[in-house]
Amino acid sequence: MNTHSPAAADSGASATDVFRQSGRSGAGADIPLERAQALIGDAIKAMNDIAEKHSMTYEEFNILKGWLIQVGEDGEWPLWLDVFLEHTIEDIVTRDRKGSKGSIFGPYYVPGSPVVQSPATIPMRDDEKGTRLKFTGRIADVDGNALTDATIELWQADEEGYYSQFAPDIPEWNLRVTVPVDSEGNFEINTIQPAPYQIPTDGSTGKMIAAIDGHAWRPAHLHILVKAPGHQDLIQQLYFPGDEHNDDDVAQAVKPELMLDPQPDGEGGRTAVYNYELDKA
Ligand code: MBD
Ligand code: FE
Repeated sequence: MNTHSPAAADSGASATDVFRQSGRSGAGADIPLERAQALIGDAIKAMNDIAEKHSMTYEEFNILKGWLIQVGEDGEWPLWLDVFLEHTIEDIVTRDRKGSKGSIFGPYYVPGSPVVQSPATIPMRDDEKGTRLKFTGRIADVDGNALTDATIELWQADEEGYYSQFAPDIPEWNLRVTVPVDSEGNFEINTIQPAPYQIPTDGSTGKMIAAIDGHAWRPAHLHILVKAPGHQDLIQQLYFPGDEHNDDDVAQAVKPELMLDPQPDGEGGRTAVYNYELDKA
């Protein structure tokens, strides 16, 4: 096995562990009866309607069963659900926000990244490949008042499209950082331009995408989590104009408000600005 290729089973197992430890799971038993009947009941009905509509055969039923068993064995449920369903949930829960737009969390967040004061350089290898990117901005409330207790977390793929802790041979906190804003609500994070990300093609999620002749690519993106006391957490991703997958993201998580437009800094790197406004909690 090529140890530099994040096999589905490796990245999936890590994503499943991280999700279990996040405290976000385990709520299933607490869905109130009426909501459970609506959501689970309709999901079961939708599956049966699809089978009926397309006269699904036993052969197809068994292939589906095999795929879904494999999604679980490879630990790919976090990936599968975040790619195919999370964008709709995110749209629903952020509908009434006045402040900055968010996007999906995805399976590769890890809490507790190193805290570095602004102007910060993200933890990276001495020979980290990629165009340097200076990312700056300000964090405010929806009335423009600086939120001086805010922190911004950033996590991203490297130049080859791999995330630390989900691919082998990358330092634990590589390209993951937590930055408190300064006394005026400003931050500066020095990082590298991320690469487009291809979800593992050797796992069951990849097989299902291949079966519909789809592609497994997400456009290059930065993942962001902004927190400030008394305000709603902002889970976000930022994208780059001109990426060939901005219009056909497999995870359908791109929005026009989420474009960063880095400019050359005259020294071979690039600079980009994004200012945040957070809604009250
Ligand atoms: C990613 O990097 C990602 O951001 C999402 C949402 C799904 C799979 C991989
Ligand atoms: Fe990602």
